[in-house]
Amino acid sequence: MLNIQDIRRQFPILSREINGKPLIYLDNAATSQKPQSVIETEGKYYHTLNANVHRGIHTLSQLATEEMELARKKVQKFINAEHDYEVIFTKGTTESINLITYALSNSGTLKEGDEIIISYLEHHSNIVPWQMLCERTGAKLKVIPINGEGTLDLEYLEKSLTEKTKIVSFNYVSNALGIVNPVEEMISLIRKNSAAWIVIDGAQAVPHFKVDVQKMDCDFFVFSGHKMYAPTGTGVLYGKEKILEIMHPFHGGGEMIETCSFDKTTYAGLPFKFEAGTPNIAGNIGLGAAVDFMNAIGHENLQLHENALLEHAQKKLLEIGNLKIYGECALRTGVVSFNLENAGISSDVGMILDKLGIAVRTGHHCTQPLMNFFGIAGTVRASFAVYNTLEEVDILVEGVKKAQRMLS
Ligand code: C6P
Repeated sequence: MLNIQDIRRQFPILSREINGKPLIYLDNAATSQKPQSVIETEGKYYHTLNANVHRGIHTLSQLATEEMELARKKVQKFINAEHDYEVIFTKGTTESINLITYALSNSGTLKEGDEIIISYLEHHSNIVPWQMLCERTGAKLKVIPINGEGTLDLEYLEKSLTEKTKIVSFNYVSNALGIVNPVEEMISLIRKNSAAWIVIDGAQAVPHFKVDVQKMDCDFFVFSGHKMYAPTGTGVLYGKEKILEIMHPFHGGGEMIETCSFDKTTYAGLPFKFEAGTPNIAGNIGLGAAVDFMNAIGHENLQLHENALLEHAQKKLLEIGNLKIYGECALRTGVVSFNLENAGISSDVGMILDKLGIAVRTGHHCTQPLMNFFGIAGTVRASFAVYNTLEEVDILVEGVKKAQRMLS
């Protein structure tokens, strides 16, 4: 059993007040709070280690390099990648997906008429870069529809897969609804029916449950550090070695070359080919500390606690009445997304909750196509992390009742 109060004490920000009330932070899908260990690890780097990596013969540079490469190994184990050089540090999920799309067009991998499949559940980060890639190459975008509950139409996916399908990219967990997609089933369907490369957006998965990229058998897996207790400006692109090897770089510059001359430049090996310029050294080392933090808690403990929060929130919110939860009956994690019927718009509810010290996200959650599917402008989204409590959920529910009284 987790001692949630012990965990809460590790997060300095949780003791602050907002609008004269104790902070209740339920916007973890946007970014999680950071534990003392992560904050101190970043600080320690600046206090004792600050130097550029992979460049210096001097001691500090070597120590900084060792720490950052240790963090890479921690991430490798965290997602069970086969090799540490399959882990590329980026500044987040958005950059990871853009890296893939630009590397693909730089490599000439896609041509006119090729097809890319995404889904209705995607965050804009997993839509717009693919649209831009289609514009650059003449490839065509297909979108897996959803049913009324928000789950994906796998029959459509199966029928859409052809020899023209070059990429299928979808999220593991929807940020707007918290729906967990049947990733392993989808991957085996894709493998049976096409030779497409499979990209998984794991931004909302890694904060909540154990991910194993080898077992999953995806080609790419991307996520952000800042949603899993790590510093902002950190993220990861995992790719299978054999695919990363044939892909051209995204950014050109220092660190990503083997030799450079005006006639010809050759590229460095993995992962450096994709890490041009000085990386976010402190942040990446902090990401390693966040992995340690999550390992110390244990994925099973974390999942049990967060599922209890979600179940409690769903039950109590539905008891209010005249409230719709999106994706209510689907398998979900970490998120409850709802609207009050006939009681203002989501941002009205969010503002009332803020006055009570409760932070939730409102609006379209960067998933406008999904909101359009439901015919709404947005939802109120409460999203959980390991430090949230059942008492906080009860206060949220009282706040929503208050909003309903004020806005009806
Ligand atoms: N979703 C949310 O409030 P970045 O911004 O690059 O770290 O992550 C983008 C992203 C991509 N995919 C999914 C599934 C996501 O949830 C996010 C970020 C936040 O839902 C901020 S919009």
